[in-house]
Amino acid sequence: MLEHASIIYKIKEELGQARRVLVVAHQHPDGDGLGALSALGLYLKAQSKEYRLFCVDQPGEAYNFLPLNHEITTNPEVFKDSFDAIIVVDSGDLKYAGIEQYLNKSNCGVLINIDHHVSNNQFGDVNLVLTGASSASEIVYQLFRAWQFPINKEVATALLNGIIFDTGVFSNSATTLSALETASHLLNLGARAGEINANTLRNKSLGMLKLWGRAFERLDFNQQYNWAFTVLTQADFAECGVAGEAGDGLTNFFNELAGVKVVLVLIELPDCLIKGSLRATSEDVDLSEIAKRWGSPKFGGAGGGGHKKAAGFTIAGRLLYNEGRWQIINN
Ligand SMILES: [Mn+2]
Repeated sequence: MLEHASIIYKIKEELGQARRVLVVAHQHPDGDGLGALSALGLYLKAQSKEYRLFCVDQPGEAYNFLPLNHEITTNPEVFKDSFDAIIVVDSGDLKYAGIEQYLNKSNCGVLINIDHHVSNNQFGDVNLVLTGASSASEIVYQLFRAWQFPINKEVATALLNGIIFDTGVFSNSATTLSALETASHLLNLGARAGEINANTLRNKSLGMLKLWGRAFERLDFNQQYNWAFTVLTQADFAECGVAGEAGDGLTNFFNELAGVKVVLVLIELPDCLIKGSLRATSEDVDLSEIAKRWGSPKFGGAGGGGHKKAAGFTIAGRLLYNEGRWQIINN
């Protein structure tokens, strides 16, 4: 614990000395990455720092309500500026963060890695990787408490958003006592849970549910491995008239399937890539290892990792239905 305490102090010291700070959330940003980024932005603003917020992909509209979300830039030109510190949140590595190619020694200052993924490769100059934390947002909460930074309603809402997202609304294995206690304190501080739920949960469009319908229809079961799986293609997204993020949340929903060890959802991305999402309820699998292996170049992969019970990977290829079954075609 002492070690964590000194890292927490070190981060405060680095940010205290910095004049210009960049905060980065990972590609295809989710509720946790964006919540943590938003809260850190509010902290830097309160310290009168010059700060920029970056994500290589545009956040989904559902997150427009998060404080400072409108300030996030997707333009890598921001890396032409120099920063005294760069904070990367919720990212196991710099590739997943989407900024590997933009960093160089002259522009990035001290690199601060705040994350909770077991697959984190400690890429920072300062690494605060707490794999027992429900979310990166919970870690940011711990920072603010240790730094005695007053958590107002805005900060509390951003942080609670991250915890609600990563715990699957307090239902998955990340729902620890600490996650619940943190959430309870954030509610006490005025976090707007109703606003979070209205924007990020009760926000599904007709097209999105039609898309999910296709995934339900194709749900299949491998008896040998006790795995359930389904697929969505680019054509599905086009025909339902929805963007890529409409598939978000689907894998978590399938994790409610009883009597199945692992759920796999394969979703075609543009540019001949396939994203795989894995979920497990049983204790005797380590999906982060599986995702790392399938996402490795040896298997034609383009990255993978995550947690023991929730992980993901990217591979090259397309999905094709042929002779009664779905196949991954590489060409
Ligand atoms: Mn997270």
